[in-house]
Amino acid sequence: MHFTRLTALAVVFTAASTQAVQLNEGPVVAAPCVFGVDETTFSAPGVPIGAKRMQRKRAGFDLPAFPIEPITGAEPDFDELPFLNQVFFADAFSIGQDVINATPPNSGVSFIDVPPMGWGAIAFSVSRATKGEPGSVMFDQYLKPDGTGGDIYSFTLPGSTFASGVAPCYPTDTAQLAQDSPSIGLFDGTSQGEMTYLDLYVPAYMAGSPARDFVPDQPVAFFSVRDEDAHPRDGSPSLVPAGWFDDGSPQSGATILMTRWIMGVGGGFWTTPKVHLNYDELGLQEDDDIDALAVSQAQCLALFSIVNTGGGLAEQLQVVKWGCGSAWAGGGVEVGEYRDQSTMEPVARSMDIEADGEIDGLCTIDPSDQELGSCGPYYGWPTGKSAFKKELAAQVYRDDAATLPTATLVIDGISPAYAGKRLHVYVLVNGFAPIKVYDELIVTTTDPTRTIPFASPFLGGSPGGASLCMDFAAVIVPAPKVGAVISGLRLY
Ligand SMILES: [Ca+2]
Ligand SMILES: [Ca+2]
Ligand SMILES: [Ca+2]
Repeated sequence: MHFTRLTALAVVFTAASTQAVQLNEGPVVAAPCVFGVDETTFSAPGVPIGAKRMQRKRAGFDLPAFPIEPITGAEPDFDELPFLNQVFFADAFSIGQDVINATPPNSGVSFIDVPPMGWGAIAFSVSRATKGEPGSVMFDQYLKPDGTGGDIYSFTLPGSTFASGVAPCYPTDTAQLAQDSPSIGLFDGTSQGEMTYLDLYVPAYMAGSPARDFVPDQPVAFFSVRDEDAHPRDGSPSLVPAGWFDDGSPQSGATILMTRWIMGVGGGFWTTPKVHLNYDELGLQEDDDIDALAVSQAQCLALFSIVNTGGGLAEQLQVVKWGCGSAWAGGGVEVGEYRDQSTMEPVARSMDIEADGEIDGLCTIDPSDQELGSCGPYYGWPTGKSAFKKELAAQVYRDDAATLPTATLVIDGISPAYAGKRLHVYVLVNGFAPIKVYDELIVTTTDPTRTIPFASPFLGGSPGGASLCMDFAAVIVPAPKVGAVISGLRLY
C-alpha cells in the first residue's frame, strides 16, 4: 500500500511526565533545507563555512550543514548555479516551488489567503541585528551568544486550520524557532552566523528523495545579487556580469534574476541568468536591495523582502504578481504589502519583526497546494486527538544514505529527567486508529534516536510501496495516555 495523506507518529510517555526544555518546534522543525551564509559565518573557530557554496542540511536535529554536493549526469547540479563560487554573492534564492498564500496585489495591498481547511506557513531567517519584539523567541535568541541571524524561524499563517489536537503546536500569531543556529552548524562559539537565503525544496532533488518525481526536471532558479556587489562601495565597476541584466536595465540588487537547468545527454547546464523582474517593475530604486525571496512559478507570485532602509517598501514582506496566461488578465506586474485582512496588520509584524527589523531569508509552505501524487503533500496534514502542553519535538525521516532505506525516529527536547522512562510509539495511517510500532522504548538522553524497520507492518510490509512516501517530520506532543498525537508530515 502507499501512504496517502495522513500519517502521524505518536510518542506516549507511560511514566509520569517531567518538564523538558524544548526549543525547536513548528511545521519546519528538523526539515531538510538548503541555504546560503555570508563570509563571516564560522562553524568552529577559524573554520569559515564555504560561503561561496550553497549549504545543505539533512532532515533531523543537531546536524551541521555542509556544502551541497555536485551532481553528475542530467540531474540539476545546484553546486553549479551561476551565482555560486563567484566574487559576488546572491542574497536571495528560490527554486520556484513555494506556494504563496496571498491574494493578487490590488491598490498596493495583498492579503493572506489560506485555502479553506488548509494551512500555510513561512519559513524565514532574520539578520543578526534583528531583535524581534520583546517577549518573542527571536528576542530570546538575540540575547543569546549564538544570536539570531543564523536561525530558521517559522510562522503559521492566520486563517490556517488544524485538527483540534494539533492546533496548539502551530500558533498563528507568533514566530516559532524551527532550527537554532548551533544545531545546524552556524555558530563557532564566538561569532554569530548569518543565513542569507533559504529554500526547502532543493532537497527534493537529492539522491534517494521520494519527492523527486514531483519536482520539475528542468527547474528555474530565481535569485538576487547584493547591492554592494552590483554597486561596489569604492566606486569600482559591478562584480556581476553585465550580460545577466539582459533587458537593458541598470544592474541592481533589487532585480530578480532567473536561470533554468537544461537537461542534456550525460549532463546539463544552467542557462545564462537573465532578468525576471527588474527593480523598476517592482516599484524599487536601483540601489534598493532584495534580500529574501520565495517564488511560486505555478502561481506567478512571489513573496520578497528588501533591505530595510526606512523608506520605500520598508515593510518586510511584499507580494508581486506578474503576467501569467489567462490567470492574470492584466498581464502587468503588481506589488502589494503583505497584510492580514482581519487586522490590516503587516504580516511581518505578526511574525514579531520589529519596525526596523530585517527578514533576510524566505521559503513558504502550503501542503494542500503541494499535492505530490500518491504521497499527498510535501508537508502532510497535521492531525491529532487532544491538546497537550508541547515539550518535545520529533521527526521521522528516511536515511537517504541507505540502499534500502530505514526510517529513523529522532526526538528532541529530552531532559535528563526523562532518562529511563518508557515510550510508546504509534503511527497514524490515514487518520485511523494508531498502530503501535514500539511498546517500550527506553529513553536515553545520549541517544534519543531510534531506527524503525523499513518494511514494518504499519507500512504494509511493502518496501517498494512505502519507499515513495517514507519521509516525514513530526511534532510530538507527550500525552498522559495512549492515542494523543500529532504531527506535521514532510517529504523530501
Ligand atoms: Ca539571517
Ligand atoms: Ca539583493
Ligand atoms: Ca529584508
